[in-house]
Amino acid sequence: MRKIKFIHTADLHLGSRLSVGGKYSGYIAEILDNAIYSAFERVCDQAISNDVDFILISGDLYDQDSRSVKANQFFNTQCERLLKSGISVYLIAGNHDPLSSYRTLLDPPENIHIFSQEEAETKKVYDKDGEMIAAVSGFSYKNRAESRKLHLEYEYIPGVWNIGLLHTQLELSNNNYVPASLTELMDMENINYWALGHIHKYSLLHKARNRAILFPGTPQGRNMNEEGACGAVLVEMIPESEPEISFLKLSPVIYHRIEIPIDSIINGNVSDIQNIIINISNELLARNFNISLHNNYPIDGFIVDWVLSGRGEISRLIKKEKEEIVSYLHDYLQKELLKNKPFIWTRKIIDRTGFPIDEQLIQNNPIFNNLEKICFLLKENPQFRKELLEELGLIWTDEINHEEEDYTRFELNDYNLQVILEQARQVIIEELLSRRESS
Ligand SMILES: [Mn+2]
Repeated sequence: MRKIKFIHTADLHLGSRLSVGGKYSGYIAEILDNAIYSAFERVCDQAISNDVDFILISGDLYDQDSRSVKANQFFNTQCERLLKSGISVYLIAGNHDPLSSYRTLLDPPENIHIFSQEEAETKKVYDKDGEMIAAVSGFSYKNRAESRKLHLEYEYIPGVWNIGLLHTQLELSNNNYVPASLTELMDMENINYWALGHIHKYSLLHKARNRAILFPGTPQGRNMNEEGACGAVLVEMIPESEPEISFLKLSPVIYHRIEIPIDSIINGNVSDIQNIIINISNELLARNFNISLHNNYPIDGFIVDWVLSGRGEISRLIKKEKEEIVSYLHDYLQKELLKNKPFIWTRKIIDRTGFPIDEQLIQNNPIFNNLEKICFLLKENPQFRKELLEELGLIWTDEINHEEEDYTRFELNDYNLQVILEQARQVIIEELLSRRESS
């Protein structure tokens, strides 16, 4: 077995668009419309400059509803570049580009290897000298949902690295996205590297001698749930050692949720909020949002949700004239912050401010104390938390979540849970206090 080097990516969703919550034009449009493509181009650049043996794509290369000639042609062009450098591409179809609806608009170059939708397949990988270096196994989604556990049938070829491609939610009970679990994958000891896809966030799940299991995430985030710099992984499998895994940050556009504390504003007005946001964004730009991309790739832009938070009298003003204030601030920030390089696109301004509260009053009041205790337990006690999550489950976005209008629903992650609890606490306290005052 010799050392091998490859790039693992997934969930490119070529042909889809970034969620930006507004109309754009000019050079901003060029960047936003091309970000998903640029990210994949960078993946290929990295494959070539690192002289990898091959590239793995673990599903959702295309976005079903928007698969287009442009996306297809772009992918082929990139693969032709890889072909010239002798790099092959191993690819499975996921829930967004299942094979049953796969229309090959254009013939793929010869270095693209797509796995079957009918059964688990194992493909032998040879290097430039004709030596067999790896066996890559995989299967493609037939339809949008895939309940078959064909990965259990992946073949093992001794003497080479064995790699398994799998597009999965990694939940045993999830019959839509290949029921599987980490333990199950770990127990299949013949598979050295599990190249997972479907979860859009980079996550290294297991690393040991001759083994690794990971999600590389999407190379370009498309909404606020995919915050921060995204990319792909460069992997080196070294005999009898732990694999070397580098996460390459590549995304030209980065989503960011930024809190704007209003607590310091005393007797102030909207101009004070404006100033705080401008100051914070200047600081952030000076530090390039604390993110540096791999190989000094440029960050072209940030898509930002500004979250007004904290307590103060100004909260009353915001709540009274909310729509107008938000719309005024939005226009102002678009005018001021789009001139920067990288630009800052204001996607949303979210009000989570509260009225000032006499903390003493809360501390001495049994009802408030109870409320604090419940919030604390929900946040910190895993059992409580699990029960709450089960109770809430999946929530329809139109009813509750105002943040991701473009999603049909969202799942409760840590961040959302935190926000809901804080908001609930706020509402209850304000309600109780106002009744107290009026009675
Ligand atoms: Mn998927």
